[in-house]
Amino acid sequence: MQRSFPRISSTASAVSGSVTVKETNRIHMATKAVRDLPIEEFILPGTRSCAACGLMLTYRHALKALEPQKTIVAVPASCMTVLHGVYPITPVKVVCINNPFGATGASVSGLVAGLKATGRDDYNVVAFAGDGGTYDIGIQALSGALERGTNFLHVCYDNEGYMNTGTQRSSASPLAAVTSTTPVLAKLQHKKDMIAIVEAHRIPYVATASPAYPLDLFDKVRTAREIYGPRYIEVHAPCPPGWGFLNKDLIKMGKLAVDTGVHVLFEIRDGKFRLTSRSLTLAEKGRKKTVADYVKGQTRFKKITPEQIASLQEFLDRRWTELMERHTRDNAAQLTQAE
Ligand SMILES: Cc1ncc(C[n+]2csc(CCOP(=O)(O)OP(=O)(O)O)c2C)c(N)n1
Ligand code: SF4
Repeated sequence: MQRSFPRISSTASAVSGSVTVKETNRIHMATKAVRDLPIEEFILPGTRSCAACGLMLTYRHALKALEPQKTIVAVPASCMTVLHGVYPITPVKVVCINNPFGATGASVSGLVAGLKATGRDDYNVVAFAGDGGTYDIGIQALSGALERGTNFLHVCYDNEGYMNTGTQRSSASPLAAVTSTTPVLAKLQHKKDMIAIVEAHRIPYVATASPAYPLDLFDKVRTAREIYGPRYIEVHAPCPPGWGFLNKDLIKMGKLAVDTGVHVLFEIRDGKFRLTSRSLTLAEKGRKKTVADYVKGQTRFKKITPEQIASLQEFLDRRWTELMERHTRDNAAQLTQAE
């Protein structure tokens, strides 16, 4: 059956764990305004997620970019399972397979193979997992699928904890976050660098996004959809009850994360890095907000010490500098050509 939105004609080959992609045409053009997003909604009223859930807003825009009639979503145990509801009742207009917590990478591998064997490889296979299902328990199966060159998109919605089961610590939780498993001293380690781990698999597309910047998020999912091979998008998904802020501040918290460099918006295509959206603007105009501005609005940081604020700031500044340098280096040739 013909896809209504053809993907980039690509060839993928797994050679020593790397995937090469040859693009011929169809680069997705940037969406200019919210009114340009598809009107059709794929999540109907009546989900069981909390009000003002960053994950739900992420999913809403991602589904608009995915052409859900030709998409199968694989979901491990998480808030996403709760959002999808209990069979046979669901508010989401997409085919979904619920898999065990650690098995998402294996689940998508089987789906992709099964679709190919039955002549239906025009479907998008998309994993949608939390940080627990990606950074921690899901990492082994995810790594296997990335290494095999499986043709799927993995979206990690990072709410920085195991929220579905009561806000336990994950390796994505930030330094000094109070969680139900770090109630006394708060978290003593910085967040794991999952992007670096994923990038080490040399996959064709890696990106970050935020529901506070829906056009950037939409464009990245669209771009990923058009590429053959393993693709990974990490979305920073604010969670009001888990982080301790008011529902009305969901977008404000998402934007603060970007403005402070807690979450940097970028994409890496075939190894070439570029800052996008608000992060690109900050790189050009200067980043003015500090991590202190970010942590003061969230009760999970109620025990943070001045030393930890300084450590977080240093951690973020070092990463920001590295990413700015990489952006400048990777885009220098293009700038020179344009001059
Ligand atoms: C093997 C296994 N261990 C523990 C659980 C219980 N459990 C279900 S969801 C979940 C937390 C999921 O966290 P995350 O992946 O970050 O998604 P979120 O809940 O934040 O959406 C846990 C611990 C389980 N279902 N299976
Ligand atoms: S706990 Fe957080 S991530 Fe889970 S449904 Fe509620 S707001 Fe969303």
